[in-house]
Amino acid sequence: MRLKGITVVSEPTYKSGLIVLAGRPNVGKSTLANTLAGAHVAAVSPRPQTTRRRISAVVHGDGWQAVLQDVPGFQTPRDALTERMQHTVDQTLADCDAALFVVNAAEPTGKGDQFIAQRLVQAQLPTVIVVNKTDRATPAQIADAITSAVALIPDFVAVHPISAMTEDGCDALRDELPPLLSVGPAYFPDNLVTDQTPEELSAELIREAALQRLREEVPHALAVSIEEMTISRDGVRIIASVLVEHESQKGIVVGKGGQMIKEIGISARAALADAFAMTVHLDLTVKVRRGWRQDDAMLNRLGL
Ligand SMILES: Nc1nc2c(ncn2[C@@H]2O[C@H](COP(=O)(O)OP(=O)(O)OP(=O)(O)O)[C@@H](O)[C@H]2O)c(=O)[nH]1
Ligand SMILES: [Mg+2]
Repeated sequence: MRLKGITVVSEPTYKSGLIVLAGRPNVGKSTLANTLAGAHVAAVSPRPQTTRRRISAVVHGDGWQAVLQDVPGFQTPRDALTERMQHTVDQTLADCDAALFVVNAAEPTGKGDQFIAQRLVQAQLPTVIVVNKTDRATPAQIADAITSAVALIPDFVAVHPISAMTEDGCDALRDELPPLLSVGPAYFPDNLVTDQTPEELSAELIREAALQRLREEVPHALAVSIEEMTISRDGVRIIASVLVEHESQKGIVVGKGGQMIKEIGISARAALADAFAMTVHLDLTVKVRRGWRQDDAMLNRLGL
């Protein structure tokens, strides 16, 4: 089973497939997943290594379904957490039918991109090259990025310069997806755009709100644990812990007079209200969990 907890509906001519979003950290894979799925299902932030888990973002078409697999950026593991993240990437590559190789339009490809491209070629995955962030690049930079990226994937299917943020070029990229699919089941019903549970999605959106406001080592040391979540007619009630590794980090996340955690809460609540289309009551507490990134039991609990 390549996807967890999925109902399979068979139709004779229906097309489907798993497409991995592969690229260095911070190139905009999660932004692209959200844009193509038309929903906010993956956390996006200016900090590298925002994505820690594999997330399905489903693109529904007429008679087809592309299940995008948003994964962490390729990296050299440094601890148990990043080891698990890299394992997730490897596992996903083995599971997928095709790839979108995402690079940054503002710079020629480098060593990291080369390494990823090699893996995609080795895995013999039909690959569409996506040159992202064109809104931040000059035409000459975009041309350089395209030239260096196509040199890495000899049998590339197509190249698409896009901006996942402004959505420029994304319709044409979406049209590239059906030819990457083959006859297969609809893994997800029409109204479902992700495989995440409400708890997982909530943790993702709360962490995103925190990462967008924090810098230096704090984003890497931060995790979100949902302690309690109830969904009723009156709305969604979430009790969550923001975990960090040191007292000093706790001080930063709480902020002067609690200002920072208050801002994180306001922003997270708005994103959650949007995602669930309901009123959200959110209760956030910052806790110190020393060495959680090295703690297998804790990583299991966090679903990492
Ligand atoms: N200007 C511009 N910024 C973008 C675009 N796409 C993504 N970004 C920004 O780039 C940063 C990283 O985006 P993510 O989508 O989190 O990148 P990622 O590749 O998923 O990163 P990791 O999960 O860390 O591997 C965020 O600040 C995004 O807002 C784009 O098309 N244009
Ligand atoms: Mg990401």
